[in-house]
Amino acid sequence: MLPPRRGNEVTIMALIRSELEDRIGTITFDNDTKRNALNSALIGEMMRALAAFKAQGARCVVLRARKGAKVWSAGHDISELPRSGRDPLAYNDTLEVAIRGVREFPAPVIAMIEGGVWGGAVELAICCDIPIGSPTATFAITPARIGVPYNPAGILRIMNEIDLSVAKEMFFTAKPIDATRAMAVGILNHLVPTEDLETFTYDMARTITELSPLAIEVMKEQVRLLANARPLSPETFERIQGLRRRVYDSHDYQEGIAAFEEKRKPQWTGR
Ligand code: YXS
Repeated sequence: MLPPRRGNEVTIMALIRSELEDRIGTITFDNDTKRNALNSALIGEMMRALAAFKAQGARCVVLRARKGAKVWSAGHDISELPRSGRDPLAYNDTLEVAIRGVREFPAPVIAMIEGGVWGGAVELAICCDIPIGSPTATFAITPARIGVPYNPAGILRIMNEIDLSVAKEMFFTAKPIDATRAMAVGILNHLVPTEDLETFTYDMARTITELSPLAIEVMKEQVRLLANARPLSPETFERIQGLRRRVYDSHDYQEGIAAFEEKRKPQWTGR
């Protein structure tokens, strides 16, 4: 089956395109100039689209970039990272808002992935309920590239989704892994030839829309609540926050951002 016809509910925003057809919502990142970096403007549009889909009773959402994209998303917008003295991935950070938006949406969200997925966009993609990729999909977890202290919720979510030793390798090397390896380690549910990606994705979306929306909504929320159910003492949480503060208050944190913006290699000092 083909992807939904151009629906009568197409909304073109500045940085995304949203469309609802056959009870399937589609959000297309459309800011290739900045490689679909997850900035506050793009996430704001994405959250508005999700709210509209929820009000209109969408039974499945597809999150994608434009067909043939070389970069699905370059991750958090580095220019929006706080310079120093503030937690760069706090609860209300735009990346966190986007991830909660996907995890709390009352219907399955399928990530349809072509191209590179970088930094926090990897967490966004694997927090979608069903990640489906083409052979062009790659995944790189890059806090170490920028000098960012990834947040405990994000680390726990990634630990829940992929093998711990693989997660550590991705955090410690910041190197992209290809679609085949992403399939092997559990980042992707399906690896589909590029020419079949849309049809495969929307076939699955249609299957979901024909099942009980209430049963699916409640199962999705149960999985989210149970996956989060890991006791963490307040002392452990505070120790983690103290460790992270050491990083985002450091010279290296500022150096990582400056180096990216000046298009040069960072000079790490370990302080
Ligand atoms: O120089 P102009 O103005 O044309 O802008 C360039 C890039 O600066 C911009 N851009 C970004 N701007 C803000 N935040 C970003 N993450 C970002 N990525 C790219 O987009 C314009 C085109 O980029 P360019 O010329 O590099 O494109 P390319 O096709 O040669 O390379 C595409 C990428 C994605 C390989 C390259 O742009 C890249 O390496 N981007 C950074 C990927 C990354 O490290 N993302 C992590 C962001 S930080 C994050 O997600 C978390 C906080 S964490 O670090 O904890 O994971």
